[in-house]
Amino acid sequence: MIEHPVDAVVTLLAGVRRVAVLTGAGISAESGVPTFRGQDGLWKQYRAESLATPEAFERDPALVWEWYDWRRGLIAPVEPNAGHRVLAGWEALFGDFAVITQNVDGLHAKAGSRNLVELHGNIWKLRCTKEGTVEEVRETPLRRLPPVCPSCGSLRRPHIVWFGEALDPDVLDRAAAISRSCQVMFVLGTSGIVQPAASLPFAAARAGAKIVEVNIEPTPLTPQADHFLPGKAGDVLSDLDRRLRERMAA
Ligand code: BV8
Repeated sequence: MIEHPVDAVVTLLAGVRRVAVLTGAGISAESGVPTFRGQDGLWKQYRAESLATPEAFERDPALVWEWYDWRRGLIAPVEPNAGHRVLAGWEALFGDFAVITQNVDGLHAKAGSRNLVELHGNIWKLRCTKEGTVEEVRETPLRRLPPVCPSCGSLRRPHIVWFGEALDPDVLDRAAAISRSCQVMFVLGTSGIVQPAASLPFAAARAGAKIVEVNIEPTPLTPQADHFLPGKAGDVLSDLDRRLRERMAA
């Protein structure tokens, strides 16, 4: 009898303890947060390619801040969805479980994930351009645009990695170490275009991990994946979680 594709992943998971997950905008789509490159993609409608860059901020900090304030307004009312919640629950299920996310929306943390690496920063944090101090955003929309540092008066910027900017080396090292040591890596809701995040699953596979991709459509990673589960992340993860817990209880 041919095993159901999801049951094949359950069988894989039943025998491992180190599991990692790389997520992209697709896991927040079911919460109502627009993805970047889909048909209603954020990048298409709001000149994002020209706004999420240090040059844009240098040229017009107020415009860039308005765009991030607008995005925070979109994200503020949304809740984590079933996909985020399943991943938060897997921290107790596996001996060594970590989420590496490209998303800046903060929804994994809001769902309860603690062992979490935010590769590209967090839209709910701002950073002094002079002192580098990072603070949580207290209100949306911000009263003053662009915000200035209360201690030195310098401009504050979103604590987010823009295109053309290097990721925080400690953050990237942690994500790479997790990728190299996991036995299974899930890749959920990402188009696999943005580097260096998109290289992490390949690093995991080279180190011997099995790759399980969940997406509503194939991506450049799909040919390399050991398992491809088509569908919405929330639906697929909920089904997988149910079958896994049944298998563990049996
Ligand atoms: C850097 C914050 C170097 C901003 C973001 C090779 C090596 C190194 C760099 C490069 C390289 N090639 C190109 C580069 C440059 C660039 C890059 O990757 N460009 C791409 C566009 C080709 N990379 C960089 O600039 C990085 N910096 O490498 O610097 C350096 C080194 C030293 C010194 C100086 C410089 C920085 C990249 C970080 C950019 N910042 N975000 C902000 O948000 O405002 S990236 C941005 O894209 C988001 O974080 C987003 O998460 C990320 C990736 O997109 P996805 O998450 O995949 O979203 P997308 O919409 O594309 O796809 C959604 C997927 O979900 C789809 O597949 C869809 O089918 C699926 N889906 C939809 N609904 C569902 C679903 N799946 C499941 N369920 C659903 N319901």
